[in-house]
Amino acid sequence: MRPLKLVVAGPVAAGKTTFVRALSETPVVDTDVEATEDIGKLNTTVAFDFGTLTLDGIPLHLYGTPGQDRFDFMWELLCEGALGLVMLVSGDRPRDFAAARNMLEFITTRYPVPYLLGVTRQDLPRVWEPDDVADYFDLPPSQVLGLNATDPAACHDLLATLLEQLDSSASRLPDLSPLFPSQETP
Ligand SMILES: Nc1nc2c(ncn2[C@@H]2O[C@H](COP(=O)(O)OP(=O)(O)OP(=O)(O)O)[C@@H](O)[C@H]2O)c(=O)[nH]1
Ligand SMILES: [Mg+2]
Repeated sequence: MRPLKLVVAGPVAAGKTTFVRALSETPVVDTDVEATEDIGKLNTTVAFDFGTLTLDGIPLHLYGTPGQDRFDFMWELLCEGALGLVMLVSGDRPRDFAAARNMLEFITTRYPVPYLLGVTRQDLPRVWEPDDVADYFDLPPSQVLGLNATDPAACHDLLATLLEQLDSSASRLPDLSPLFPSQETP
C-alpha cells in the first residue's frame, strides 16, 4: 500500500518536531539547529522533520514543517501531495494564533485537505483549552483537539481521529484508481 502523506504544520514552538518524534517508528530525520534569533527556545527546524509509522494497517509518512515565516517556501513544498494536515498551536502561546490562522489559510487554499487543529501543552496549567481555540479559529469543537505532544498516546489519538476524517471524506472524492493501474486491487 502506498504510504499516506500527512503534514504537521504550525508556528514556532507549537510542538511539530516533538509530535513527529513521539510518533515515528523509524529514526526521525530532523533538521533542528540552534536558533539564530530569540524565538523563546534554543533549537528550531530549518527544513523539515520526517518520520514514518503504521496506524490501523495504514503506512503513514509524516512531514513536519519549519515554524518560522522565513522558511515559508518549505510549507508549499512539503504540502505537495499531502492527503491530510495536522495544524498545531501551543496552548500557552496565544500571541501566535493569528500567524497560525494565516498559515492554515495559506496551506488549505492551496491544498484543500482535511485537517485537525491540535492544541499542545494541555499537560501544563493555565493554557488555552481546545474549545476556546475552536472559537478563536471559528472551527467546530470536533475539529480541535487538545494534547500533550510529548505523549505518544495522545499523538496517536489525534492521528487516528484525522484518519477517520480522511476515511469519511474519501467517499466524497472521485475514484482515482484508473489513473494508477498498478495500485488496482485484484
Ligand atoms: N510539556 C509540553 N511540552 C511540549 C509540548 N509540545 C512541545 N513541547 C516542548 O516544546 C518545545 C518546542 O517543541 P518543538 O517540537 O521543537 O516545536 P516546533 O513546533 O517543532 O518548533 P519549530 O521547529 O521551531 O517551529 C520542546 O522543548 C518540546 O519538548 C507539550 O504538549 N507539552
Ligand atoms: Mg520543529
